[in-house]
Amino acid sequence: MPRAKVHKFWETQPVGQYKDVGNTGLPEGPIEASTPLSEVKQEPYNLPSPYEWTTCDMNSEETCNEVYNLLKNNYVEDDENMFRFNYSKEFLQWALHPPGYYTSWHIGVRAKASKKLVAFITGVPARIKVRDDVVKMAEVNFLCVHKKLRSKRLAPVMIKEVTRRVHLENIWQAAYTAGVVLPTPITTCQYWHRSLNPKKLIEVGFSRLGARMTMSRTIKLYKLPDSTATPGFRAMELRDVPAVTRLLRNYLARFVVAPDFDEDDVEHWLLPRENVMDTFLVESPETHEVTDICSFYTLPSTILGNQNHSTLKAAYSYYNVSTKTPLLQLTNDALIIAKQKDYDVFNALDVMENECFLKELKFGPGDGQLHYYLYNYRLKHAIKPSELGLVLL
Ligand code: NHW
Repeated sequence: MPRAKVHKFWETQPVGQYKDVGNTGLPEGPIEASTPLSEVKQEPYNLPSPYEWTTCDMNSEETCNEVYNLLKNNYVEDDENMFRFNYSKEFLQWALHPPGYYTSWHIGVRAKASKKLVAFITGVPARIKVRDDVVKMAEVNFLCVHKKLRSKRLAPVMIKEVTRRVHLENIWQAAYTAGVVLPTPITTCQYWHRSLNPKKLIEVGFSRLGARMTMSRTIKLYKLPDSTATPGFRAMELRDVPAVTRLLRNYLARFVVAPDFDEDDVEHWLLPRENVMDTFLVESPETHEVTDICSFYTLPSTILGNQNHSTLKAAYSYYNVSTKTPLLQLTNDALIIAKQKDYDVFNALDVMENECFLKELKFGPGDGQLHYYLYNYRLKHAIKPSELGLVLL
């Protein structure tokens, strides 16, 4: 085990601490009790004096553009700084406007003098099932500090401010993921990548030609059929929301940590949106019953410093449910669709039952891990990725 780092900020927060790992005497559930709302700090935290808080209304075209550009230029990069996430504006608007969202949780920081947006953090409300309890939480995402303002301890102030605004809505728990290790993950997942356009992936340095492989053999290896195999495979529509909700709720019940989706959530999170979310299902040609679902979201990355290619078009596996069609076949059909839609790569985490198709469908393990965290909620033990039924964007 690598020696745990010192975490000046995280050591002060109600999260699982390193010193408590393995101490099964501590109870599961909230680490700190909620306090009366009147005791929640009413004023925002202090920022260093050149900066000020701003609430970002993502329905405003202008604000959405500012957020989009901040993230496009300053958000998550891979370890070698070859790629940077490029969430689209449509994606950001969708991700931040689920049922019951709070505009006050979409928090920006501006330079007072120029009014330039220099940092961002968001929360959206969610009900998360942890074992047999359903807990109201915030899903926290899009934490970003402009590259020129890094390592000035702005992030802890932003995290405290989003926490305060979540508390003001009488919500006391949160879920989040990060590529960095913090105290302490509930589980650590790995991304797997399935090449759809191997030639481009190799040209931009995303993947490498395997030992004793030529380009043409590689292209052949990843070739997919022209059309999907499953009879009754089609895009989800509004009328499918009740059936998809039933299937998904029933399936997610088996995981230790998973969202508690109702029909409004399913309509928001799963209904197809062009270049944002794709959901397919299998409708039995005989009974017209919906028996299986598979879905993926669209998150391109900017390719940094390549003469010939500027973006990598990536699909990310979201929620899948198989009751009749084997998950392997369902996912292979998703790969075929993604290829038809010109994605370069299809990514999946080793969560839920994804292990069963990763190797067989020629996904390769990525470097870099994704750690999942809960704020103010203790699990006695870390869980396995296969016990996790939650995908954050
Ligand atoms: S993870 C993506 C995070 N964003 C990026 O990686 C973008 C590129 N990087 C940056 O913009 C998905 C900066 O490097 C950031 C840190 C802003 C990441 N999560 O300001 P300082 C999410 O958005 C800690 C949590 O000097 P910086 C999830 C770090 O450990 N903490 O650093 C977000 C240290 O604390 P420590 C992180 O590089 C979840 C402190 O920040 C972190 O200029 C947020 C250093 O601050 C991360 N990804 O800015 C938590 N990265 O204790 C939500 C660094 O170790 C919690 N740190 O000294 C729940 C809140 C709601 C509760 C409701 C009840």
